[in-house]
Amino acid sequence: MKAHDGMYIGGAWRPAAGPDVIEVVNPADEQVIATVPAGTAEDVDAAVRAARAAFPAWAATPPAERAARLAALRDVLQARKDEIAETVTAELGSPLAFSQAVHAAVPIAVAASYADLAATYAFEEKAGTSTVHHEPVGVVGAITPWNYPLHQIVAKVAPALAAGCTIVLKPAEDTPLTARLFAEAVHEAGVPAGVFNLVTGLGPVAGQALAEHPGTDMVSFTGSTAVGKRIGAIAGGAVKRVALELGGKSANVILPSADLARAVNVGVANVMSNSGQTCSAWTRMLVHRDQYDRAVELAAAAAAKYGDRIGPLVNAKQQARVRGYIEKGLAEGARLVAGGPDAPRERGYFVSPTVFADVTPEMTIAQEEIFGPVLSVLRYEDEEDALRIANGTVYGLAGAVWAGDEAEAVAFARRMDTGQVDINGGRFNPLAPFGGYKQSGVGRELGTHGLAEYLQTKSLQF
Ligand code: TXE
Repeated sequence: MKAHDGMYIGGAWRPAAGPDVIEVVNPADEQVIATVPAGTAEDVDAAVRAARAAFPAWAATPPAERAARLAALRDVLQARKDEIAETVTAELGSPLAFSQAVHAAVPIAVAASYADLAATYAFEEKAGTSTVHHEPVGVVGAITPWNYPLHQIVAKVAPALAAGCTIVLKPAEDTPLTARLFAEAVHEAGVPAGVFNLVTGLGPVAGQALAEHPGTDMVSFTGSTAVGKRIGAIAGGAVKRVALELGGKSANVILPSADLARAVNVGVANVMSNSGQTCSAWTRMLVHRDQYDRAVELAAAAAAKYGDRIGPLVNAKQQARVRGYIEKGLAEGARLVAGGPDAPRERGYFVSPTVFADVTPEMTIAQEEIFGPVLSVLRYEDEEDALRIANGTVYGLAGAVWAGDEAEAVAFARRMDTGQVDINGGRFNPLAPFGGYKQSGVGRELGTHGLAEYLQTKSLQF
C-alpha cells in the first residue's frame, strides 16, 4: 500500500490543502493498493490560478513548439507503456494483455495524432476579404471517468494543449494512479509549469468546484448522462464552453446479407471488451427474425467462451448496478442464454458474460446503459423496423452495421441517429471524430474536430 502525497499544480507536486484521502482499490481482489489526496475547492482554486497564469505564454507559443511538446509527451508515454498498462490493470482490474493493447496503446496513438495535428492545423485562414484566426478558448477544466483511464485523459489534454489552452484535470476517483503517472509524463516532456495541472478528488467536491470555478473558460466532461446534465447546466448558467461525452446504448445491426457468424462473434467481443465498461459498446444486437435463433445460439456460445477471461467491474457499486440490470431483464421477461446475476467469484467485482434473448425494444435492458458485460439480442421484421429500433433510445453515440455489400451497410448507417458507425467491423482511427447525437453528448473528441472544440474564432475585416 502506497500513500501518495500531493497534486501536480504549477509544475510541481504540492501538498493538498486538506487531510482527506481516497483509497484506491484493486477490483480484481478488493485490496487497497494506494491512497491519494482528496482535493477540495481550495486545491482546485490553486490549480486554476496556475493554469490562468500560464495561459498567455502558452497561447502565444508557436504551434510548432506546442507540437514538439506533444511529440515529447508521446515519446515519454511510449517509453513508459509497460508501467501504464500495469497501473491501469492494478486500479481498473483489466487483464494485462488488454491494458497493453488498448489502455496503453490507444492513448499513445491519440497523443501522436495531436503532435501531428498541432503542427499542421490551419489556425489561420482566409474568408473572402477577411482573415479568420482560431484562438485557444482559455483555461479548461477536464473531468474524466475511469473506464479508459488514460485514453479519456489524453483525448482531452492533447487537443487542449495543441490548441494553446491550459488545463486542470480532475480524474475519476477510482483510477487516480494512471492520472498521476500521466502528470509525471507531462512534466518529463517539458510542458511548461502551469500548462497542465492535476487535482485528484471526489466528483461532487473537486469536480463540481472545477466546473463552477469562474476561472475556467470551458468544461470538458466524460461520464454519466446524469452528471453531464448538471455540468451542462452549470456551464450554460455561466456561458462557458462545454463538451460532454455521455452514455450510449448502441445498436449492432446485422442485415440479412451479412456474414452472420462473423457479425455475431465480433459483436459479442465488442460488448465483453473492457468488461462492458465502454460508452460506445454495441449492447443491442439487432437480428432479422429468420436468422434470430441461429444468432442467439452463436452469441451464447461466444459469450460462454469468455468465461474467466474478462476482468472485474471497477467497483462494488458498478457490480451491484449491473447485477440489478440483469435481475430487471429477467423480471421483465427476457430469456437468459448465457451468464446471469450470480457473482462468478468470491472476491473481486466480477460479473459473468451475459446474453439475453427475446429482448423487446421497450425493456429497461434495451433502453438504459448497463455498463457491464451484458448483451441484448433483439429481433426485427424488416429494415424499417431495424431502423426504428436502432434509433429508438435517448442515446446516439455509436453503432455498427453489417451487410454483404459495403454500400448497403453505408446506406443504412446514414439513416442512424448516432455519431459513429462501424461498417462490417470497423477499426479504431484516432483521426475520426467521436461523440454523440441526442443525449449522448455535445461536441466531438479526436482528430481536427476534437481540436476545434478548444478553439474560438476571431475574424479580422479589411
Ligand atoms: O459516473 P460519474 P460513475 C456511465 C455508466 C456508469 C454510470 C455511473 O453508465 O454505469 O455512468 O458511473 C465526476 N460534478 N458512465 O458514477 O459519476 C467523477 O468524479 C463534477 C459512462 O462513475 O458521471 C468522475 O471523474 N464532476 C461513461 C466523472 O465525473 C462529477 C464513463 C464520471 O463519474 C460530479 C463513466 C459532480 N457533481 C460512466 N459527480 C462514458 N461516457 O464513457 C461525479 N463527477
